[in-house]
Amino acid sequence: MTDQFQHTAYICVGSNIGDKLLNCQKGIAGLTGNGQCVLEQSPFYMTEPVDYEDQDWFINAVIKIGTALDPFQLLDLLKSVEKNAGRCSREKIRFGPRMLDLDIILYDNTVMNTDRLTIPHPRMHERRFVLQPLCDIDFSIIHPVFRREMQYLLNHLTPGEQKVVQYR
Ligand code: A4P
Ligand code: MG
Repeated sequence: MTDQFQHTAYICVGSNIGDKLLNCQKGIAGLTGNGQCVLEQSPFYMTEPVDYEDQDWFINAVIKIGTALDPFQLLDLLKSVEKNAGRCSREKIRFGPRMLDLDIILYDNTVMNTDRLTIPHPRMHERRFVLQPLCDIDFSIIHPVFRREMQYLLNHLTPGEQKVVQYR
């Protein structure tokens, strides 16, 4: 990585409306340039919805980016990419259906909890749709709060719950 991108962040990409794969690909493309580069990308997975179950399955992936943006600037960029990909204010249900969702999973070893931003993502450690693709990129990352490897967190999810199927 060049000095231009001083920070490393992991972003979870998800969609469960319309052309889900295309929405995710647009989201990833939208994160190239503007102060960052995509360093690695997991496979795409079809994933069973969690937290709000009465909705279609998602397509999810995780990407690793190098970025010059601070966490709040990165969040602003994610919001604008979501908006450009067609996410709208009608998507009102918390945890509900969406064209494109971009969440910051990890940002360096940062631990922060503010009204606008919590890092690591507060539910990442209990979600197979995050941990599986994250482990595909690097299973040895240590969760900066729980001090456990991502592979350990993935192995300790309840077997058989939260189905994920590799898509491509
Ligand atoms: N926010 C705080 N921390 C973060 C962070 N680390 N990354 C704030 C991104 N945003 C963060 O998010 C609401 C607000 O959270 C943001 O404005 C930001 O200030 P949102 O994306 O607008 O709304 P949301 O996604 O409905 O809420 P939330 O809490 O982000 O939901 P989640 O946790 O993203 O869950 N099942 C499967 N299989 N796959 C999925 O991708 N996604 C969800 C959404 C539920 N079930 C799913 C999936
Ligand atoms: Mg979100």
